[in-house]
Amino acid sequence: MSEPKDEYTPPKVWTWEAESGGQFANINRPIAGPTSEKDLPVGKHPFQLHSLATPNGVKATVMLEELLAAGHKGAEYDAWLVNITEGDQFTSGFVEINPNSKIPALLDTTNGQRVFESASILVYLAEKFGAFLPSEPKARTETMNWLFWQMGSAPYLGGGFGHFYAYAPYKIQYPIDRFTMETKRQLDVLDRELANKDFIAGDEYTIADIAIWPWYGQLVLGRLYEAAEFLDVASYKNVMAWAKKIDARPAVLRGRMVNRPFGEKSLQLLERHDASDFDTNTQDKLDPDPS
Ligand SMILES: N[C@@H](CCC(=O)N[C@@H](CS)C(=O)NCC(=O)O)C(=O)O
Repeated sequence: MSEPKDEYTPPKVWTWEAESGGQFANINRPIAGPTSEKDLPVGKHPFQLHSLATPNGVKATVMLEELLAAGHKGAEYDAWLVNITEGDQFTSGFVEINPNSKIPALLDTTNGQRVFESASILVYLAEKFGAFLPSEPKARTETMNWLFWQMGSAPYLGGGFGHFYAYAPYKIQYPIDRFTMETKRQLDVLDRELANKDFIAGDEYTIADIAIWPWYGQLVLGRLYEAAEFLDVASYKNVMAWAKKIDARPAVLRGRMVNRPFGEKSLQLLERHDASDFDTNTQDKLDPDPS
């Protein structure tokens, strides 16, 4: 860990002179666009997902696995691993399906539609299959309320709290206090809402739960930033009960495993091309060496 710098006086015009430090510094750039020419692979299924099992990536794989579990055979997909620390998101092929160079990105080969932004992927699939998004206007709007809440809120948790608490090159109290306050406020929002509801938008499990769980559910389950004790997550009892309920869904476990090159080997399915891959192609089976 490097030493904190003295107070910073910004120059008149910021220039990109050096890596800013911290985890992921090597992939941060102030410009968009591809850095290399490379086409994306294409598999046999209608959907081609290019992703990684971060919370944003897990939203897409949980949705696809939930659709398949609900009997929507048309949701079959190939999931290709995008190694963001190696810069795979900056290849020409990836930029073609997501000009923003971030996972998850989806290609619907039945009509050539590209879909990027995790919430857009959830809405696209929900509408295509008529699932996990109520059609009754009030319930649909409430689902959208919480879906958009997630998209607006999670950057404070990930880019704010997670970055300064876990990834920054040194700890600075000001941003940690600021984003801890906001993260705890958000957990309290969820906790109050979940006091009298089974799921965040009402009685039904929806794309709002599928969007919120990978971030806030996994946070209270102690899987993000090693911050469970620091944030006193056990005090958000309703969030905890909701998180455990969703965690117990088999499709959620499968969704967590896809495109996951880290953690326990039995939970790592680097690429998914067939439902049977969960039984045969996890890393504990492909690479049993414990080292
Ligand atoms: N708002 C986007 C955020 C996606 C995002 O931030 N993806 C991260 C991983 S969680 C990423 O691909 N980072 C690579 C990079 O920043 O170069 C979404 O919800 O899809």
